[in-house]
Amino acid sequence: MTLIDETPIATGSERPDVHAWVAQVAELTQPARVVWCDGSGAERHRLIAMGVRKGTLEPLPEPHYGSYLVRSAPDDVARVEDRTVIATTDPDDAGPTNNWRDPVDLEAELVELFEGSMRGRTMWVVPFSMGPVGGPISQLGVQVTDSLYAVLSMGTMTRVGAAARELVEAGAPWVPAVHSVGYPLTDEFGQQVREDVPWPSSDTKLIAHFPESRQIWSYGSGYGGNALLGKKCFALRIASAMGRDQGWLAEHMLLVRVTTPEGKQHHVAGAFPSACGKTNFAMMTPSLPGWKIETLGDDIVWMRRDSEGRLRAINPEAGFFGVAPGTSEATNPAAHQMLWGNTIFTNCAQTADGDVWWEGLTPTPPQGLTDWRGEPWSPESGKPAAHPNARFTVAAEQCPTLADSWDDPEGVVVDAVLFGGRRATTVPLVAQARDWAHGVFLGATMASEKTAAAEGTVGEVRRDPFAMLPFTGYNAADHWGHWLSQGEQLGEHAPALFSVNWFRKDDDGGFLWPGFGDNSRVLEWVVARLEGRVDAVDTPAGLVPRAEDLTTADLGLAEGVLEQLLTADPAEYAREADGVEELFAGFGDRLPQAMRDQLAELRSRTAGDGGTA
Ligand code: GTP
Ligand code: SPV
Ligand code: MN
Repeated sequence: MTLIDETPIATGSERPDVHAWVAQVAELTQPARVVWCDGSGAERHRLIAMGVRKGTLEPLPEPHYGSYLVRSAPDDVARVEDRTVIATTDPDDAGPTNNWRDPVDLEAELVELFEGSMRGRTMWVVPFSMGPVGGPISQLGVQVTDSLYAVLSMGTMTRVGAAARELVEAGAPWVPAVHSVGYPLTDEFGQQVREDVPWPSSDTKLIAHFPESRQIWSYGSGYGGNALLGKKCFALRIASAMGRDQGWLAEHMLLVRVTTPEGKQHHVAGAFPSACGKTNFAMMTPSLPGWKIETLGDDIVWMRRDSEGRLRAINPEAGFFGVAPGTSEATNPAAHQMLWGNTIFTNCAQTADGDVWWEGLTPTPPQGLTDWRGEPWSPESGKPAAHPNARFTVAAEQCPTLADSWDDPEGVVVDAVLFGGRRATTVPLVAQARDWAHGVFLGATMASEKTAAAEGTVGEVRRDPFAMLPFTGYNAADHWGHWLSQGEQLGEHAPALFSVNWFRKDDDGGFLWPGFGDNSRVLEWVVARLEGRVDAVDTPAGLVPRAEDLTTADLGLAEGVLEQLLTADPAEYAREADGVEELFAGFGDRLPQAMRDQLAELRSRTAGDGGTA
């Protein structure tokens, strides 16, 4: 199916003039008006006033200056992974872990969905940059959307405005991203058919990606990664495919600068699945005296080799879309401070005096709470007051631990990468990869218990390669191959690779490791390895610390807990190897030989004892 000027708008690879494209999308979606966004403070004030008038935004009382609570529709609370699709000409280019669609069929389906989908609504045009505008690792995009919440959020999460628009108008490459909540207000004759609601959305949802023509079409949801198209859709799914073609990496990672008590600095990236601790790690207040952590990014990292052959990373985002539940003065003082004002809170509970609350904010809930759906709540309600995927949206600039170089367009040199899932058993607190290929294997085979960040069964363990299962815009086995080849090109400049697990549990279901600021104790060991100061124990999981090399004396861990945290049990790893074999089987001959060799190596190690490296 084709549109007005006979150019297929989703599958065509020619990047059209931005004004022609906006006209084409408007022709299809038929909004009442088209408004170009300039990213200014005045525009933000106007949007907020409009949101308050419509009941989308509820102003919070002091002390939350300029902050608002938003309640989504009850069925629009997280990413919809089974409605998220990747269209490639050859199904093998999407691979077995993605929902593949034929590009031509998908375009036809989208044209049907989007036809008239913005009737009676405003279509905002949001030109944005991922990364500092014009930077060597940065990329441009234009999102059109009929969601006020999406416009406001894009203004915080990306660099919106005239600078990005000028580059796009001047012909720089850019990614078109179309978003509609699927809630038209008028019919084709302009007759009003319904009133607008505070959170417009549709029962039909479809989050569609065309990695070959670098386009995004998202329908029916206003929430998070479904709707802020610069984030998961562009900066991970489309960007990962760009990176494969152009020799760089787009990854679901946090990025920090670690300064040791001796004043040495290292940059560490970490791939943890959704709701597995990236934001908390990125803003950590170390419990070890003399250590400093500065925040560069909490969710996405783009990495590229520089002219000296080192791996440089930027955070392409400009804000944080963080999980609210569990965030408190005690667990994450930096995040807690950062939320002083200018924050949009989504699906949090509300106190009797109108402020926000979520599980974990205070040890016990205050009296008279209203839950995230707007219903009265008491502890007897038997369900959480805040939605488990309740979020805050706030500008990076408000983070008290933000590193001065966070928006350096050249990025920072990465010294170490951590891969960490949520595993109650099996995986030790930390293990260093024996070499690059083993590190890629650790990343490829990581698994995690499912969280509330996506629809589905919370708690179920699933393989989540590189924490990218729902975010790799191409065949995951090719992603591992891409990492292997990056490692070859980086050679001696390659960062050291580690696996971590903060979530191991005891028999009563309690966490064995205190986590949060105490994760600095793991960083201390990581840095000691980078600086070549400690030996490690060779196990099926990789190179694990000797108990005496972790600073834990003042933690008051019960007898045997540290040993349990550092155990990589061969029998458990034999079962792990079975899970990996099952994962690998799905990829057929796309699986890199090095990954087969690593699995064989794991098999041989689960039969014997460890040694010392
Ligand atoms: P996304 O934004 O979905 O990508 O999540 P994230 O990876 O940034 O996770 P976040 O830091 O927001 O943490 C998610 C949940 O895990 C929160 O409820 C935290 O309180 C909890 N959490 C984070 N770090 C730790 C830790 O070290 N130990 C334990 N036990 N829980 C943690
Ligand atoms: C995640 O799920 O990893 C998030 C939230 O960061 S969302 O933006 O909705 O994808
Ligand atoms: Mn995330």
